[in-house]
Amino acid sequence: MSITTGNQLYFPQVPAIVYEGPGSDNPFAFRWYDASRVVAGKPMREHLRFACAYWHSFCGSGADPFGAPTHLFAWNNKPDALDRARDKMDAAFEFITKLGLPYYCFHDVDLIDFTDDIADNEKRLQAITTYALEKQKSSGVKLLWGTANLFSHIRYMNGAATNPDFKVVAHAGAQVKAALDATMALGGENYVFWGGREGYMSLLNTNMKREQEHMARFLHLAKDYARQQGFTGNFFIEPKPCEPTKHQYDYDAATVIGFLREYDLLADFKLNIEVNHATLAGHTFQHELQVAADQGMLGSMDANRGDYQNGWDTDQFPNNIHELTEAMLIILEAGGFAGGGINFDAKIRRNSTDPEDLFHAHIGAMDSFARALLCADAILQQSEYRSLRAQRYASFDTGEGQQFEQGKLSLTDLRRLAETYGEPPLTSGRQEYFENIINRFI
Ligand code: XUL
Ligand code: CO
Repeated sequence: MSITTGNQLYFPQVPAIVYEGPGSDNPFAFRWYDASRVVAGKPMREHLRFACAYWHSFCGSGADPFGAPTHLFAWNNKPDALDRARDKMDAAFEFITKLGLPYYCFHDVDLIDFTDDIADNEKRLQAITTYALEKQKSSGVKLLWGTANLFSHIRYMNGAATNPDFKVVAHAGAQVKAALDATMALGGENYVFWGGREGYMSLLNTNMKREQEHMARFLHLAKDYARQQGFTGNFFIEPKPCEPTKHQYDYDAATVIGFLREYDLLADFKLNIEVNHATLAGHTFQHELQVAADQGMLGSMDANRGDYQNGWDTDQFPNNIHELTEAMLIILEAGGFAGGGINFDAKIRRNSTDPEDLFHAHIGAMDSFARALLCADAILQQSEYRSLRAQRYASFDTGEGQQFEQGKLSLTDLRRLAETYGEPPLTSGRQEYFENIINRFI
């Protein structure tokens, strides 16, 4: 991958990041992420398929509800929107290529500032898309997914596809059409829907059934349009239970899968599971991955982490090897992502104000995933993890247990068998032993 930039370098002090191994003390090197190292039959880069999230890394200002922006970066200085967008893209591609990230992801409004004029927005998006295509071609970086931001503009305060006002739904449609066009023009491999305000603040003023039917209709229209244009990629839904609304319809993986099944969308859609969204839903990240994997719906991942003491979506960079190892076990056993990858939907802290901080954040996160991949592979290859779990269910592999699974027994049969078995012996779940297996390989 060659490093491509415009004339100006935005991170001149940072070299290209290369693998130096666990012994290195170079802060601008990988200790674990060795892109071409083969693990479980394929190179790390193909397992992990890392992506840079344009919004956090290049649009995030560090502002919070209590204070003004702190991330005052040089790519935001020019008065003209297209000039600014090109500078931002130069900075982004310098960053992405220096890290060796194979992919990036964006919302429409991350690429270039929008106005309230639909035709002008389409023109703006086309102009920056042309520039992005050049950058992609010269660098080899690809688009993992595109999406439309249907939650920031004031018109979406009551939702986008689920807005009670059809005029707003139409605007959402215009925006998704343009975002799909941009994604397809850039060879985007997937397209994401995160239902930012698709939910309610109060049930008192909400016709939930009607709103959900509108959402399903909207997803069908978007999918049909893209398919007619020849898009063969996946559509992903990204579950999140709340924030910004009190309740979001795409609450968690199980809820979304039920919704997709009810509205006949299962064939085209898969899930994009985000760590901090899982924890907001009261689940572990692993739970959400497993629910998706069990249904063949594990499309992609938005990687970050929450804060154990705070309830909100802090979107910190991932660094917990134990949790990531458990996640990688599920991903490896599922055979990897269906079309997606690992998108760093995470932001550096408000008071991380050095340009280098963005590199440290990504280097640490990429190394954490690489290490977790190695641990998970070793656990699957070398430990009794899989066989111990399988043994817990051995009573269903033969005899009456097997007949039960095959639907050959009635409730009366169960009663008869229970009497012949007598009281079953207690069988330990051995949870602590399982937990020790994980730590043994870290
Ligand atoms: C918000 C979130 C979004 C989606 C894309 O919590 O995760 O950035 O990933 O709209
Ligand atoms: Co996300």
